[in-house]
Amino acid sequence: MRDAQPKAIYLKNYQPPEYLIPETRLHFELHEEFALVHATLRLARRPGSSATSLRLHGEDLELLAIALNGRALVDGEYAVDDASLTLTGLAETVELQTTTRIRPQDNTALEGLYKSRAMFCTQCEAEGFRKITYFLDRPDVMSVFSVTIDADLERYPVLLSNGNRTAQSGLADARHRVVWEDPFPKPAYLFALVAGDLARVEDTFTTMSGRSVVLRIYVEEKDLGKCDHAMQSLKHAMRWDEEVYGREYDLDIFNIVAVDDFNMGAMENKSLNIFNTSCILASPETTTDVGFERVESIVAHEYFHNWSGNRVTCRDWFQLSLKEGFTVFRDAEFSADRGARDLKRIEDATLLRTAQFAEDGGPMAHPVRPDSFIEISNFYTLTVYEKGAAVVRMIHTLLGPERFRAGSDLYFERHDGQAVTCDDFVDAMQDSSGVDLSQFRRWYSQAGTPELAISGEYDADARTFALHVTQSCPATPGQPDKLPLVIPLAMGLLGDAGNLRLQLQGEPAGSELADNTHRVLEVNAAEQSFLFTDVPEKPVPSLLRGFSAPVRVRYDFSREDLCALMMRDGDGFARWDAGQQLMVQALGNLQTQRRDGEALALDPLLVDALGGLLRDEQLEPAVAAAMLALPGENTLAELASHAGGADVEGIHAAREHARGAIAGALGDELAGVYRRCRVSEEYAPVGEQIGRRTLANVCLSYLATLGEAQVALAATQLEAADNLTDRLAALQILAQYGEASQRESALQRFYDDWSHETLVVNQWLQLQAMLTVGDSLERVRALMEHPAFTLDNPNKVRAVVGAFASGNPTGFHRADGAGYGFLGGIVEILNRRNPQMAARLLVPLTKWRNYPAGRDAMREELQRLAALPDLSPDVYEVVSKSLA
Ligand code: 0A1
Ligand code: ZN
Repeated sequence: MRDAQPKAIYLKNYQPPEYLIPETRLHFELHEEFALVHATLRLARRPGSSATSLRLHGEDLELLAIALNGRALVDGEYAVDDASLTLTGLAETVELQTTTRIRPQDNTALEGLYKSRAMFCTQCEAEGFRKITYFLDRPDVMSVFSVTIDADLERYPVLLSNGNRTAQSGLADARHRVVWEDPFPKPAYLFALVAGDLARVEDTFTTMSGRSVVLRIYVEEKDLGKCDHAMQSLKHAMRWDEEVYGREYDLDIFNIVAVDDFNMGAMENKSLNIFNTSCILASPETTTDVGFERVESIVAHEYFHNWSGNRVTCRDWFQLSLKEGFTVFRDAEFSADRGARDLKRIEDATLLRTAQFAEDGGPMAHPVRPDSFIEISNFYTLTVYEKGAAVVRMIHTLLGPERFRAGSDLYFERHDGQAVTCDDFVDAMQDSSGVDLSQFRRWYSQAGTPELAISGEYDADARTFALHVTQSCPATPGQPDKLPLVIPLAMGLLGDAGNLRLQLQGEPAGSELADNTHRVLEVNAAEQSFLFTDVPEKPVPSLLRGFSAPVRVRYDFSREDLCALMMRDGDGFARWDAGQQLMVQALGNLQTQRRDGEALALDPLLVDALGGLLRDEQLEPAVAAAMLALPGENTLAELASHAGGADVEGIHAAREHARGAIAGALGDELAGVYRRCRVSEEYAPVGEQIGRRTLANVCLSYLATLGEAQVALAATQLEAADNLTDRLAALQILAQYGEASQRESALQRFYDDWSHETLVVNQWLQLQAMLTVGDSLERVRALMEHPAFTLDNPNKVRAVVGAFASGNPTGFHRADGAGYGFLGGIVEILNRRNPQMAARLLVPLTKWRNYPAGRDAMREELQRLAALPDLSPDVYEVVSKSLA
């Protein structure tokens, strides 16, 4: 917003700070119109630096007073512009005092100190602290903070910041004061403050060394009943981090606060995590099974940051994946240990393949450790988080669990209290294990999704099976040429009677591997072959088991091969994956038939295979549900983008036809499983029940394609349900497949029943934004006029605008381009009000090259935005890069 053409900053230009800030004292005076921030910073020249001037970050601040070593400065002794405060003639150590006035009430960007409903809260990652006071707002400047907060006692009885509460007192004018001190040095992005009229639930946790920690979750009084699940999740996470990583919590108190207005999911501020209410509150009536799992994993994620992020933090924002990739890997393993590992891998692989691969193949592609950025907020991406986690997972696979743990121990020990780099992380893994990871590091610097083209060759006489592997990686912006990566390829060989024992040429014969039917091949060259000996029959290879690397695999499987893998492979993930590939082929054929004007005929082999799954009563319901679900429209679009562009209508029509054909052929089986799986016990968000509910609802959604009688099942379910999972599933089916009047009355009734629960209303909004019946865009426009909607709340914007643009492909990509204009219009409004949100919403438009039919209209909308005056750096970066 400052600059017409904001400038990129580059990793290669990193310089350490000239001054450090060993100590920071902040005094907040919170008022209804403004807040005053008195800051006292002890500045110390960094050893090795000879600088005498210093530029502190500061934005949207009104400087009221400034003093150095107790002497007030006068004009000319310092310089202020709209992004900084510059001091000159500085000694080696100085004390800087400033008083600034800020306006949290007007802060719609939700960065820095702002108001969410009646409370004050902060969001400082990545560069929000500079909107609170002048500071070196960069993660390699770590400071010990003490924070005094003054506020009206009645409006803001609860005053929180990081660390321990060390004092409290009453003040004149019905105000009060609380002092917080955090003994751990931290970067400013981990600072937090909350002031409000909050209720809390409290529990305790005894750490492995026997210390008792007080755990508190602060919410609005009305939400007190929805904190149990988060509290249990926190305790599980604390125990898991002790058991699996040897990491103990380090303060006597751990606070979580829930806020309604939040740009992201949650934030790991030291000992004062701030959560979006949607990621912390949970109850059977207001939260789906998926929601319960999400709360558990996000609570764990933020907690795990206490070590991977806070105790050891990032040197600069290019290293963001140091904390995020590692922490996502940690939370994914936690979830896998708590629930079903295969399912977690399926979810994560789907996310990566659908959304991260699209990012990596699009105009915003960047390495896990980006080389440059204009606005760091745009780099909280699937690449940094999810691909970053996949990279850490590959290190885990290559080293094995024991050596990985030794590596993480060394990393935490070596770097405790420091701000470090991704290379430091890999160094610790390498140094402790002795495994050379030099080539592996390319995963951090090279963007793009690698592809493995694999072929198999069986020699019946020699009883050998060779796998020939070629790796390549498409060019990405700024990186035309790619080097071979180290890719752990987990695999097995499937024979007629099950998985074969594996003997790799070069491996000691009769190898004592515990699981002799599973191997991890290390692919590290452009072309390579692996020879298996003593192979009694021509096998079908089971490849990329457990999604062992974030790559695409191409292998010329026959449909029969895929069926064999789907029904009989020993690896759950590989079974699911083979089923998905069979479905992708079948759906592709339907699209071709449709394009050629032929009658649509679904592959009977697929129908038979799904029938087999439905009849297999031994198969875990959750796994059956995952295997029965067709690949989503976005997944299919992503695959098609690789092969010439996505036909949105064709994909949708093919999927709908397949659903109907499967239901038509397997109606009895689907109805039987639906009846068998219905959960009659009292609702609990536990794996076994979740599995049955998911399977029942998948069956119901197939059945609903058959007509009125089956849609009536959904109506009955909606009436009878005691939980949101079953209610929303039924409502979605009624709304999508019922008659118009049935749809409207069911939606209205649901709203009447739940209008008092914001989080339920948000899910109701989202469901409607994704309906494909009627004029979706008109429906979305109407939703934006609904009293439950406001553009100022990110959850609502995501539920309506975000869900429409990324979860309703036929609506968004309608032929007249109106969907694009609609999204562009919202981005234009939010550009100034909430630049982070605006830039995130834009992402679906950046994929314009993948959509031949809408390509011109999408690009034109981006061009229109590009020409707007006063673009925020956030939006400018996304628009300009996607048009380049
Ligand atoms: N570090 C948080 C995510 C987060 C990032 C940026 C935010 O504001 C711009 C807020 C939260 C996490 O990984 O959970
Ligand atoms: Zn994180």
